[in-house]
Amino acid sequence: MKDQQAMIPLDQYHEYPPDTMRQRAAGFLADMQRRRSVRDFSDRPVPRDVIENCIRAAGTAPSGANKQPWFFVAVSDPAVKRQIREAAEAEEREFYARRAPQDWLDDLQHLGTDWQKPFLETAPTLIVIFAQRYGLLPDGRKTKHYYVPESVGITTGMLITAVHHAGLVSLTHTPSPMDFLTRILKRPDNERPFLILVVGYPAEGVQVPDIGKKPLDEIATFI
Ligand code: IYR
Repeated sequence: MKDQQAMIPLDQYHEYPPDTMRQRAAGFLADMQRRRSVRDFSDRPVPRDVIENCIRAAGTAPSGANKQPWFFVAVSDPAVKRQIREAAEAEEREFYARRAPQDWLDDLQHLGTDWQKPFLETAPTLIVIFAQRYGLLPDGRKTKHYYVPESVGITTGMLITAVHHAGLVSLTHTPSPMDFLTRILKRPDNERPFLILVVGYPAEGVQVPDIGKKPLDEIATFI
């Protein structure tokens, strides 16, 4: 059995007076309400250090037994983006033409999506998030990971929030199946692709679907 970890004081915690807390919560809400998924990206490059800090912020996420079962591949190389686009579009062609049941296609109608994914090449950065089904020690031994989908979902949400907070836009993209990402990005066998986060500036004059979010009483109850 392992010894318990040494404990340190929580000196980075900061309590705000209730009114400050209200202001911060309301201000954060207003900022989050401005986040939209965008499908048309400008090709303007984004600073690498901004992407690095967004990934660092995502890496602060809680995870099962603090195993941090995630890995991020930030792709800006045009040749690699092209490979990803070509492979993703091959899957999406099948999806839209054959694989998707009609009710799924009906549910996507209002988003106006189709098999074409030009943003995978236009956007300056694709952050591909991998879930580590198990860990690998430097000597090659396997270690167990816990609550992997939950942990990777949380880090992804924090990455989306960090990207928005930095002043960039993103699109969650999940071609299915996406094992081609393992091959193209040469990831090890303990990792499975989880999601592509397309990141950049919005294209000029971009339009987004006229859709909204559910009100509080439809997403929460207080007991
Ligand atoms: N992966 C496809 C289809 C798609 C599925 C869902 I659920 C969406 O919210 C959006 C798209 C695509 O990217 O077009």
